Amino acid sequence: MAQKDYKLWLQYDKKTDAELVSKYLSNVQGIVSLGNAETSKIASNELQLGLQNMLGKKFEIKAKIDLDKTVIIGSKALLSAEIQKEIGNFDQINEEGFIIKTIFLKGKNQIVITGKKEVGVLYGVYNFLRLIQTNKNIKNLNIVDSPKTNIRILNHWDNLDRTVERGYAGFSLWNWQKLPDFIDQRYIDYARANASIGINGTVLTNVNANALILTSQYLEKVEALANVFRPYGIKVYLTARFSAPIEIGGLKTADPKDADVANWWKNKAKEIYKRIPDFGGFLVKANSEGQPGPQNYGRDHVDGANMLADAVAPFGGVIMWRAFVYSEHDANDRAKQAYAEFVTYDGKFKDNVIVQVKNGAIDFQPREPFHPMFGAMPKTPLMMEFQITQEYLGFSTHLVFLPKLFQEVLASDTYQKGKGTTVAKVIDGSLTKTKLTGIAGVSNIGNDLNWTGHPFAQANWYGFGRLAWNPELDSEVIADEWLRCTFSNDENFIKPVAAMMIESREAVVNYMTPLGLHHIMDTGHHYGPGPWVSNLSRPEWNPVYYHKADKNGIGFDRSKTGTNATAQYAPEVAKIFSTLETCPEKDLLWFHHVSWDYKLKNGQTLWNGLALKYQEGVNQVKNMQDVWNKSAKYVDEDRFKEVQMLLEIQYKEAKWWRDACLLYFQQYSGKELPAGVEKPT
Ligand code: GCW
Repeated sequence: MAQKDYKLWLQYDKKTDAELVSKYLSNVQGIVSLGNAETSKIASNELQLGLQNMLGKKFEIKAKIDLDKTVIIGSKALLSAEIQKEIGNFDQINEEGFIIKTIFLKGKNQIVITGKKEVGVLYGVYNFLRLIQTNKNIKNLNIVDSPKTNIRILNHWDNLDRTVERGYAGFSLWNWQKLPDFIDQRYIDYARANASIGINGTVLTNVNANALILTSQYLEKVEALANVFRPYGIKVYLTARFSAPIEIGGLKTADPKDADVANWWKNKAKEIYKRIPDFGGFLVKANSEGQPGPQNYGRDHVDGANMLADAVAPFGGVIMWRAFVYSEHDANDRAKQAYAEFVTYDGKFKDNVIVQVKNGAIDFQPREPFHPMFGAMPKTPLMMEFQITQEYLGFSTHLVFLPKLFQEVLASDTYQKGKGTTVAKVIDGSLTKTKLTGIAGVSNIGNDLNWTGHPFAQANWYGFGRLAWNPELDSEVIADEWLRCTFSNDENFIKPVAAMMIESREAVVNYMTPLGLHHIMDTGHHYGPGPWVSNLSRPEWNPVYYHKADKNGIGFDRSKTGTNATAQYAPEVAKIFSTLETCPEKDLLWFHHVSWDYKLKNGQTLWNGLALKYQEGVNQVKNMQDVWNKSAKYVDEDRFKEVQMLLEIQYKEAKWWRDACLLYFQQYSGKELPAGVEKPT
């Protein structure tokens, strides 16, 4: 049933337009693969599969160039001097980049796909196939492309019992019980899908880590997965539980300054690299939400990260140290804590440490202003952590196109080195000139037949990969590509559905948390509204802490009159966020406590404006339904129906959000709902 779903964006549907097919065939008449490494084989088989399925013609994979119009694939070292000369300067690309070029050779037209390494060739092949998938011209090609970040990685919050923290697409893909000898085809398909969008790393385990993964029984299984992923250019990483030396090492302490502890980690690293020579390194959540860390021993994050960095450094490993920390002992403003704790460490981490920062200062909300740490640690590599799984955005039930959110964050101007210092520039290293750069996405993948629960959630995995490759890519381009590769190239389908995807992000903001509201989801699971919740033991877990609604108004005052969190931004940005007049209305209640009668830019009072936003969110979902209902003829029945049912739930729940929030906030505003807002039933 879910066959089409399973194939993700690699459908390679047969082209029905004969003219188009013959145009492609006039440029492609054969395949030549110069390499015979495993990665080369993957690349040539993919090329063969894609071309055959889309153009209806099977090409043999040859080792020698004897025909006209062949697609020649191979890394630089495999190319003849003559071809190399035609290709030009390989310095235009980095180690993972590729060049696709139409060349004229011995009287023949050929398309060459090359890179410095075989993995670059593989990326080039996927790019070339995407051109055909999306009906682009392949005549006179000259494409030069390289990833802008080094670490493009999925973070799986997968537990060893196969449950997935915040996972809404079934259980974990990793079948630990059957590994290492049983290799599920899914591991291969997973690697292939990731390679097709340039993802080159995967953290297999939850940041709320279990030390058992570091025991030899499990490392044997990890090794088996690493062997599957390697030819696809994907490195395996693990989460390191800071107290592992005690739990599985028999030591009395995990103090990073203790010589036995440091040695234990060094030996552990040695053991891992013996099995997995290209092991990526560790991702660590320490002293955050109850996880053990260096502070348990009176040490700090630098001590902890550097100790681990020393252990993996001899093998080229990295430590991704998370900055997601907040404490109940400082209830003043959770949004300020990571910055307050980490910025003083700037320049103190070892070279192979990269600090992983969530996109916003609270926690993966439908909208958050960018995290003030970006740009504020010029001597430290910072990597982005996005959440692809929709913990706060309707799980896998709601259609929300996240690349729009990701783009908004990446394009935000930190002003840390003057105008134009966008978050993307911090992430790609152009600001800090650090060698280590990266983007992580908390995975939304599970063992559901369609991988991600919602058919459209596949677009979020896809879009994450595309943005990790190029953080300046436009989300509209991503939506367009994904739809063409996944469903259809028909313009009558693409246009409205792409617009629906783009709109879906603002819709969820509107029906959940308009005008800068945040963290008002029901607690624990974070599904559905719960702005009234106030009885949790930690103040900053309660939604009332975030919206602060009272008779006077609503919102969190983070300006000078409040917690002064705005001061953590560069002065230019702080100035904008600090005053009611200059603060963008989309972030208004994030930074200000605003009176119910405050006049918004459109002349509405805050109360009316808020209510109208909730209604707008509902209307937007209705509109999404209308668009989808007109798409039946372009889509297979299974996926059409799945999305239709899910949109129906989303519509119902958008109304639930609107009614629950407005009825609750109305107790404080004491005002009637304005015209245009449907009354709760
Ligand atoms: O978003 C919160 C989640 C936790 C998660 C934590 C984190 C893995 O509610 O489930 O734990 O953040 O990012 O560490």
